[in-house]
Amino acid sequence: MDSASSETVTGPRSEDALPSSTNVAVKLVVVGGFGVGKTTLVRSVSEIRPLTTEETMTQAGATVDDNTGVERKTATTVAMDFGRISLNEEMVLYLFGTPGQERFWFLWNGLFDGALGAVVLVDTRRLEASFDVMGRLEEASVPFIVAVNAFPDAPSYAQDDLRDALDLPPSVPIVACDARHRDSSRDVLMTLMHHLRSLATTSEAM
Ligand SMILES: Nc1nc2c(ncn2[C@@H]2O[C@H](COP(=O)(O)OP(=O)(O)OP(=O)(O)O)[C@@H](O)[C@H]2O)c(=O)[nH]1
Ligand SMILES: [Mg+2]
Repeated sequence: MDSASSETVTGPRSEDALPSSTNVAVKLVVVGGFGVGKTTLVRSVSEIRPLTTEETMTQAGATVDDNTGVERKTATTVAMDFGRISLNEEMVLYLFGTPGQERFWFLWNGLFDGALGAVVLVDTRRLEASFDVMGRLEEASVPFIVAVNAFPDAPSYAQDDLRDALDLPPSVPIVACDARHRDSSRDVLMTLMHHLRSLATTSEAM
């Protein structure tokens, strides 16, 4: 083989290595309607360079996809986003972001397998885009929290009104976030982890 033209094969980057003390891995999914900020959240919070499968949106897609409210969006996830965050020395979270566009939803069932919980990202300009995803999580028995991603021109809701509009039981936490900011995205994941812990504690007590 011509060594000059062969590609250099490298192993994982050392900064991507997990500490040897890590002994719990948790799979979480980030779901929500088209353009609510799923890829942005996975990107902002991931400590490794996230895997994203974004493709440029073309004029051809305009007849297929409903981009009402996100007309300025130029790229969309076609398969999934993947990121990782260590919560402490023992626990690592693996994050899987789903595609938001309906025509890629056939991929979802596999993405939910083994997921301990989910973040449903919501844009209050398009609440109806979240109904279907919440139904799917309920069907798959994946517990979730709702994170309202703050877009500048989005209407703000009192928490009770939003709960009513989304038809959510009081047990499902609702938090506000800005998916572009690491700390805010991390807080969302911490809320989900606390929720999962309290569900586990409740079921142990029964
Ligand atoms: N103002 C504001 N803009 C945001 C926020 N989160 C995401 N955006 C912007 O919204 C657009 C859509 O974000 P994406 O992360 O691609 O959304 P997505 O849910 O992954 O989209 P699909 O994969 O196509 O469903 C991008 O241009 C982001 O920069 C936010 O919290 N605030
Ligand atoms: Mg995306």
